[in-house]
Amino acid sequence: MQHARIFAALFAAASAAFAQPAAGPWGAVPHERQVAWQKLEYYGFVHFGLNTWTDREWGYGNEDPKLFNPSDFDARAIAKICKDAGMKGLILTAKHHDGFCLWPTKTTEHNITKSPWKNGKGDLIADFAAACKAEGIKLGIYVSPWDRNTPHYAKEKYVEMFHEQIREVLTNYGPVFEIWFDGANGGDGWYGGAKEKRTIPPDYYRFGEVVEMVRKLQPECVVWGAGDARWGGSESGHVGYPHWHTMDSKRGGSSENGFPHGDTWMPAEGDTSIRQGWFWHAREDNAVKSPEKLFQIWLDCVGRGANLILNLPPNRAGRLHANDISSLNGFRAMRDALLAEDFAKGARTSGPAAPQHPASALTDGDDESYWTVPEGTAEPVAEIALAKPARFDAIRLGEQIRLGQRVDSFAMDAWIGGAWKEIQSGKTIGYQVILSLSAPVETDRVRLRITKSTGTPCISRFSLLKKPVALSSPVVSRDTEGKIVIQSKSTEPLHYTTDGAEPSAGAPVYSGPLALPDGGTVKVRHFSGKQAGPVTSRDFGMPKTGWKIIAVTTGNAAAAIDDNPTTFWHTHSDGEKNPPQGFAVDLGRSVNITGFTYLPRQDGTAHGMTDKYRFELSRDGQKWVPVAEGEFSNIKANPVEQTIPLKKPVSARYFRFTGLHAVEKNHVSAAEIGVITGN
Ligand code: FUL
Repeated sequence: MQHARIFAALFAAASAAFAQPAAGPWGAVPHERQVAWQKLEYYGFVHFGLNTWTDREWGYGNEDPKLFNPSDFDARAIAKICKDAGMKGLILTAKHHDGFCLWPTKTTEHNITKSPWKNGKGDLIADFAAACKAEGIKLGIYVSPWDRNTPHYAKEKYVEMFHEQIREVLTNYGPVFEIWFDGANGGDGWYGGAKEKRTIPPDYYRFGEVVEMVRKLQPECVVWGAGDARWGGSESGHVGYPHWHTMDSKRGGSSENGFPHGDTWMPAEGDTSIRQGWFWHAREDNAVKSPEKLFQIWLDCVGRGANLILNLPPNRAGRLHANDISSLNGFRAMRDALLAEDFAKGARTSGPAAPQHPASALTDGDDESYWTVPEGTAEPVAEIALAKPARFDAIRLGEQIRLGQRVDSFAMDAWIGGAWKEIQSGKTIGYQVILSLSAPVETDRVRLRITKSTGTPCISRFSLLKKPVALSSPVVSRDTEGKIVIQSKSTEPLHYTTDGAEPSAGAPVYSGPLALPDGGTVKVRHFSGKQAGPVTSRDFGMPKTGWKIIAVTTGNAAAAIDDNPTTFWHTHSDGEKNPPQGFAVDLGRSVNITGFTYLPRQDGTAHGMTDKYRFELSRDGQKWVPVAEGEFSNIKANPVEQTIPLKKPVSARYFRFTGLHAVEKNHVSAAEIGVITGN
């Protein structure tokens, strides 16, 4: 916890460029380690391990270490992709919940020395440490507190083991910029063969001691989830706005938004994967987030003052897929375009100012210098005169966070047609805020008004930016008649395929909705002459037109097969109806089924969200054969569509879904259930 009390000590350590503030110390301030971390803004996440081979998101703990055998692993190639994407580091899942350690730990046998890879001489942390060093980016490490492998989990012995694992990873591999302690504790696991549910008492992991150890071993290392930085509140990368870096020791605060002027500096990190899951799954090769989507996530995270950690999962070769790399680079181009020119840089400024902190600090390109005003100045205003008129549609502001986060609201005016016109207002600023204007503005004079600030405002950055023209990746969706529709902002011809091949200039041109009666993969791209645009791919299950509910335990199951993700089936209309709950569907014809999908409710609550399921198939709607039963790992934190591949295709006309357990409350819900067909 960092309080104003220790401000004096911190202040002494701050850089020379950073002069005495006009206003006295106020509120919570960051530690230098948090300031340095905040400036990293964007880095990679690498989920790699036995789940990459078992096709799971959470291993149970009984997986065979022999599975881990990447055929072409190259840490340097991954680090380079991160570097080229503009990332400042990467964090490796050195141990995920399955307990398998990707380094030769002395704490458990369940580690990489038992894998055939490099004849048991492999060490992924060492490889990534060397690769990051060579590429000039930083290394971070994820060590899961929850361990579904060890028999000692939930007992004292495991706490010692866990602490020792942290000691190993922070001792043997050079500097670690961040250590990541996930909050998941699902309960059940293998636990050395006990196969039971284990619960842990509060403060079981003794994070106080962990933080102390981290401080001793690596004082610069940021402890995520336990001491220095908080979760951004969802696994979609977005954080909330207004956005506070502070939480409060007594009154709490939300992960998404923080707590206004809280007493503890605890900045947020938004996390998300470039795909739906955190680990690599072949079926998601065509579900990579588009450059535009990544850019929007970055705006909603880094553009609100949080750091962004973006997951890039290596496949079984130990490589990143071409689709991930291409999206990442497309996103980088958009971000570079946004930041390419700051129309306010070097602009003349005027306005009230405290000695040594003139308004010119806003536009001098130095993020440490800042503009501040004599204490007590009501609604400070700084005017910025550009050398020539500029057209812009986004603004970026930043506070000198070493002095805390002070601003509650601000507004910006532009001189248009001989008068000041308000073009934007906002709430928090913090380390950084990037806001899009509702329409582009052209002017050579703007002014910034700080309309409310708890503590004299200290503003270090002010930029006027132009947003990139979207790459206009086409959007592929299904209409209510079950046909595939492709939309695009561009008028260039759209070439598509439905057989999984990359569309070439010779591929058919889209001219209207496509029937895809068995589902499949649609790939589409623009061609401007011979110049090919980015490929958009989307997998579709069987269309649901013609499906009928033939039985349901309770509730309106039609809502789960209406292809509308906003409606959902639930068994809670007149009191909780405990799981198991389910329904059966007639597909209208017999098809070769290779898998199912389950989309959890998308309304932001986890009530009734199923994490244990069963699927059965039938040829006649009478006699049922179970074909899949299992767990939807991590569905609560990451409520995305789940895919359930069958071991082998089964021909059937009817399916039955049963929710066996829910993550919250005692009923079952589902937004959509889908069927994947194939051979
Ligand atoms: C979650 C974990 O349970 C996921 O598997 C993943 O590691 C993600 C980053 O954090 O809560």
